[in-house]
Amino acid sequence: EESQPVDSEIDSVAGWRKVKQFMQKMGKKPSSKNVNLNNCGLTATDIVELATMMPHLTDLEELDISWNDFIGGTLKPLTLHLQHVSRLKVLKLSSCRLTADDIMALGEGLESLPNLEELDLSWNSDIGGNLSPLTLKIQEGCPLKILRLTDCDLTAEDGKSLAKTLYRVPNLEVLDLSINKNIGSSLRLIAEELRNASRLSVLNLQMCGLKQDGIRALGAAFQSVFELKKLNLSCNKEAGGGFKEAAAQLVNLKQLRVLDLRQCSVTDADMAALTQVIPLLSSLQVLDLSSNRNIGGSSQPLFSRLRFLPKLKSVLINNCALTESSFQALSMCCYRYSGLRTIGVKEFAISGLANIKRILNNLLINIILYFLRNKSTSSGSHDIYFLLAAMSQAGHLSKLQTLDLTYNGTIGDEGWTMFFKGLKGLKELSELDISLRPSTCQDCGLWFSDLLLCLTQLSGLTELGMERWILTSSQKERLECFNKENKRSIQFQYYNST
Ligand SMILES: *[C@@H]1O[C@H](CO)[C@@H](O)[C@H](O)[C@H]1NC(C)=O
Ligand SMILES: *[C@@H]1O[C@H](CO)[C@@H](O)[C@H](O)[C@H]1NC(C)=O
Ligand SMILES: *[C@@H]1O[C@H](CO)[C@@H](O)[C@H](O)[C@H]1NC(C)=O
Ligand SMILES: CC(=O)N[C@H]1CO[C@H](CO)[C@@H](O)[C@@H]1O
Repeated sequence: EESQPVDSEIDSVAGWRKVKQFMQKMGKKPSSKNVNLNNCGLTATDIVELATMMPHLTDLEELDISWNDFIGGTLKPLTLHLQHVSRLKVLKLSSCRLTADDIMALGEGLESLPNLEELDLSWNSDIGGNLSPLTLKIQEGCPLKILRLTDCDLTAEDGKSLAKTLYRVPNLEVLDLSINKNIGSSLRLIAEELRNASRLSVLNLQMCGLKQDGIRALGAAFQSVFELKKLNLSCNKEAGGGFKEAAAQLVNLKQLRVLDLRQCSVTDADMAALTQVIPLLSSLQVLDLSSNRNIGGSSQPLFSRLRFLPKLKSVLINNCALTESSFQALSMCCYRYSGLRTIGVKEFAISGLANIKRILNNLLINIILYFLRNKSTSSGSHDIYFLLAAMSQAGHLSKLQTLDLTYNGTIGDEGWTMFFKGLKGLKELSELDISLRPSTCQDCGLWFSDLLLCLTQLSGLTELGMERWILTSSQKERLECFNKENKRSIQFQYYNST
C-alpha cells in the first residue's frame, strides 16, 4: 500500500513552485537559502507576493532586495512575515527609498530574526532622523556582525540612539557609517561605546563630520578594539589637530592593515605624533595620507621610517605638497623596499617632477603613471623625458607590468629612440601602449627598428598598442612576421588604413 503525502508536503511543493515562478519572473535563480532580488524593479505588489512566500522559505539565510526604488513605504507586509524565516542571517535593503514607516516596521520585524548577522540599510536618506525605532528594538546579545548605514542622512540624534545600542551588539565586526555628515557631534558617544565592541574589525567613518573631540574619543576606544583591521577616517576636514593626542593609542592596533586619513587636514603636530606610531603598526598594508596639504614639510621623518613596515604595499600621498626632502625620503624608501606595490603621488608642480624622476629611478614596482599629467602647461613633453631618463637606467623597473604612454606624440624621433633603447630592463612588462591621441596620425620615424629590437628583449610582452601610428607596408610586414620569426605571440594593435 502506497503512503499518501501529508498535506504539509503537498503544501510545501506548491509553495516552492510559487517561489520558483516568482524568481524566474524576476530573471533570478531560485534558491531556498538565498533570495537575491537586487535591482529587479520590484513594486509594492511584488513585496506583497514575496511576503506570502515567506512560509515556504524557512531555510532562507540571505535576502537581498537592494536597489529597488519603488518599494519605499511598502515594506510592512514583508516584515510581518519575517517570523517564518528566523534562520535569516543577511538582510540587504540598501537604496530602496525606505521611509520612516518602513524603518519602524523593520524594527518590529527584527524581533523575529534572532540569527541576523548582517544588515545593510545604506543609501536610504529618509532613515535620517528616524533610526531610533529600529535601534530600540535591537535586543541584548544581538548576533549582528555587520551594520552598514552609508549615506543615510543620519542626524546626531540617530548617532546617539545607535551609540546607546552598541553594547547590545557584542559581536559587531563591521560598522560602516560613512557619508553621514551630520552625525559628527554624536561620534564622541559612539566612540565611547565602541570600547565594548572588542571584535570590531572594520570601522568606516568617512565623511562623518568628525572633529577633534571625536578623534580623541576614538583614541580612547583604540585601547580595546584590538582586532581592528581597517580604519577609514577619510574626508573629515575638521579632524585635523585631533591626532596629536589620539595617535599614541593607535599603537594598540597591532592588526591594522588599512589606515585611511585622506583629506583630514592633518597638521604638523598630528604628523609628528603619527610618525611615532605608524612605523609600529606592523600589519599595515595600505596607508592613505592624500590631500593633506599641510604635511608636505613634515612627512619626511615618516617616509624614512616606512621601511619598518614589512607588509606595506601601498602608500598614497597625492596632493600633499611634498617637499624635496620628503621626496628624497620616499624614493629611498622605494629603493630599499621591495614589498611596496603602489605609490600614488599626484603632484603637479614642476619642482615635483625632478623628484619623481628620482622615485622612478628607485622604483622596484608597478607604478602609477598618473602623476605625469599636467594639462595646463606644455610640461608634458618634459615629463616624458624625465621618465625616459629614468627608464634608460632601467633595471630598477624590472617589476613594471603595464606601461601606458598613450598621447605622447610630441616626444619626437630622438625621444622614442632613447625610450626603446632604455626599455630593456623591463623584464616583466606585459602591456605597452604608445597609441596617439585620437584624431591625430603620424608616421613612425626611424625609431621603428629600435622598437623591433626592443621587442625581442621584452620577453614578457603580450600586447603592444600603436593606434594611429601610420605604418608603411614594409613596416607592417615586419610586425606581422615578428611573432613567427621570434616564436612570440604579441598582439599588435595599429592603424590599419590601407
Ligand atoms: C563595557 O566594558 C567595560 C570595561 O571595558 C565594562 O566595565 C562594562 O561593563 C562593559 N559594558 C557592557 C554593557 O558590557
Ligand atoms: C574609505 O571609505 C570610502 C567610502 O566607503 C571608500 O570609498 C574608500 O575606498 C575607503 N578607503 C579605503 C582605503 O579603503
Ligand atoms: C602645472 O604646472 C605649473 C608649473 O609649471 C603650475 O603652475 C600649475 O599649477 C600646474 N597645473 C596644475 C593643474 O597643477
Ligand atoms: C606630452 C604628452 O603627451 N605626455 C603624456 C605621456 O604619457 C603620459 C601617460 O599616459 C601622459 O600622462 C602624458 O600626458
